[in-house]
Amino acid sequence: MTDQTTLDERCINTIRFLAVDAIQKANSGHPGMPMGAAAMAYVLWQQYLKHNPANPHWVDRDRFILSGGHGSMLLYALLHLTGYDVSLSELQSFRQWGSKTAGHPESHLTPGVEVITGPLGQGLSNAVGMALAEAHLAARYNRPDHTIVDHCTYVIASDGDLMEGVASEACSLAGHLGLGKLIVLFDDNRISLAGSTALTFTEDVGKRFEAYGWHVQHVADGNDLTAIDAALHAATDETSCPSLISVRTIIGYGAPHKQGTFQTHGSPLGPEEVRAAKENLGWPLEPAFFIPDDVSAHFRRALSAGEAKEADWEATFSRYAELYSDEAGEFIRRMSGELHPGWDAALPTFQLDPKSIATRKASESVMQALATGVPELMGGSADLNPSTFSWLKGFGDFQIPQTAPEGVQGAVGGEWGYGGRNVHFGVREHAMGAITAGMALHGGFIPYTATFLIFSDYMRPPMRLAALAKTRVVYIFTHDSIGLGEDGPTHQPIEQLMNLRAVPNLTVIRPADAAETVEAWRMALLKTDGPTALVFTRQGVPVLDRTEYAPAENLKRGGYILWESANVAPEVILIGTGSETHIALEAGKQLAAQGVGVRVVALPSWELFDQQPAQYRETVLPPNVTARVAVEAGITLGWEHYVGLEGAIVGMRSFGASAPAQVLYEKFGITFEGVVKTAKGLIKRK
Ligand SMILES: Cc1ncc(C[n+]2csc(CCOP(=O)(O)OP(=O)(O)O)c2C)c(N)n1
Repeated sequence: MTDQTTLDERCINTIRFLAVDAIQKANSGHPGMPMGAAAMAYVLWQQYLKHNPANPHWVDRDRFILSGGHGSMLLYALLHLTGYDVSLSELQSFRQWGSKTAGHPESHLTPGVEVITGPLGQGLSNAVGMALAEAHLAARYNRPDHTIVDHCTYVIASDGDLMEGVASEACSLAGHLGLGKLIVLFDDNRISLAGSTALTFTEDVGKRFEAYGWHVQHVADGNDLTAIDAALHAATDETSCPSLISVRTIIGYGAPHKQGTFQTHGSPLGPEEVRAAKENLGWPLEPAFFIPDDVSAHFRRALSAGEAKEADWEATFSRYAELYSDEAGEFIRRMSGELHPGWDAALPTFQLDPKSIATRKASESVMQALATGVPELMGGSADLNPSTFSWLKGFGDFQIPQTAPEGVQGAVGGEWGYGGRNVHFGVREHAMGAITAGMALHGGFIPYTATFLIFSDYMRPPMRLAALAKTRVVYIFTHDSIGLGEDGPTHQPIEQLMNLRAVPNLTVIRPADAAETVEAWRMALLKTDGPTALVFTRQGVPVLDRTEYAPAENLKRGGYILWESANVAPEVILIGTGSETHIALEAGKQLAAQGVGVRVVALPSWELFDQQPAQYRETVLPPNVTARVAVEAGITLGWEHYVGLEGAIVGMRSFGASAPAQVLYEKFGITFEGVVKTAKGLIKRK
């Protein structure tokens, strides 16, 4: 054994036993994967990963994602060893309150963690978004003689990651898009949580990825550093398509009685097996968390190497900025997450219009108006552009650079290549959610998605993670109620609005009309610390006469007094959202004509309203007015939050049905007559 081999082995064993010791101390965690995958992670981090641990935000760093987030100690060990701001005492506080070493990696918590992982399949799918982001920025900003965007996205993925449907969706799209700087190491240990993959997962993964259009390699022994190096080398050389390197490993490698079994997957080894493993691999039994000096020095070279690489990049960027100052300025601004001053100058205003306008159509106009001033706005739909109206017309299709194949339909005009800003996600809602989160976390983008509100169920996991990670993504959901009509109950969202409102830090906005749609978009772009769901109608809704009603800018407060009867204190408050706002308004007018004191409140966003000071909320909804009727064409559950136990809710209590929208509203009793009757009933009861 050469000295270098010995040092490599000691480095790899350091990773293994930092994980083992931290998990043992916490008495909780997953040692198997860090022990089995330590060697491939070491080669990747030591020889390939371009990063500067002193500046985890350097924009041209390679991205590394540990998709099987349960193996978090593998990542935390690497972060500590290479000099990120993750101290040894953080490793010793693994999984404890207030530590940076949460059970599963959290990007908003720990320097060097790029995305949240743990829910399997998500990290790999986020990585597709990161690779897509890199390809777009490279196309947009690099110049033939000056390359300022040039980095890879590396992933370590587990069996569970590759079993999950979301990863299939995302990897299929990555293959179609030829994302050549995406490199995935598959930790092929053939063990998952509950047993051998022989029970569940026997397909030929390599062939599957070849069929997606990936470059596939196999490494027979996960401890063979030379073979791993050679495969990574070939993968980085192959830039026309993404790469999968399937590395055969042994879960829990080194633990003599437990390696290769699912018992090492998710439980501490136990003191006896820890001791046996250390003896087996020639590791000192004491102290725990042992890091040999030469190992520490070897890993810490990442600091000086990273500093030099970043300095090189800074020099390149300075030369670029001299020649291309506008592009350089825009690039820096985008990466900082700041909007361009005056970004909203082109936003349309919708005057009183005798015609109804569907809010999805109003949104289309808003998006076209934003497209030029907000170049970071990039996204698309899950094969629903002609229904969601979510294209950026003339801003190109994100595709492998080439001439659009003859006869290809669905293109939006403009460039066909990586500079295009319209991403065609295909019928892949789940991956769309995860890919856009990856784009946002890469930096430089305000990504958006679009589909029908009913299919928000298909993208709930990545939306939840985006909210947790404080990531700015805009989710467009159209066809937001039974108002979509004839497609019937399979397509009519009932419980979805409340489902979305239940997610912490996800702002849900359901605008009443075209004017509120403009304001909804404004709020979505201004929110920098989390996602926003914009919920739009399929059917036309009246554009409210804002000379008679309160201005739509009030949407920024989530809820506001839209109108009230003159000179009479309100006896009853009617609350509406989205397409039911004008129903509440019509009911209010009827009641007022009958001498009832009535107030109509537009409540397009619960989250924004609940963030207002109590004084404002009580001005809109005075506590003494307990006769309150909420009207929303969704499930009634939850509206008690605003109407209290003495109020009433006009909404849905069942699935919808297949019929024209008008018929459905009548049959389900969501009409102004219904609201008037309900309101009178409440007043009478008093
Ligand atoms: C979406 C999702 N489902 C279930 C789990 C629970 N879980 C954690 S790890 C795991 C499977 C582990 O198998 P593998 O991915 O091969 O990891 P390894 O055993 O190699 O550590 C499961 C089912 C999860 N984290 N995410």
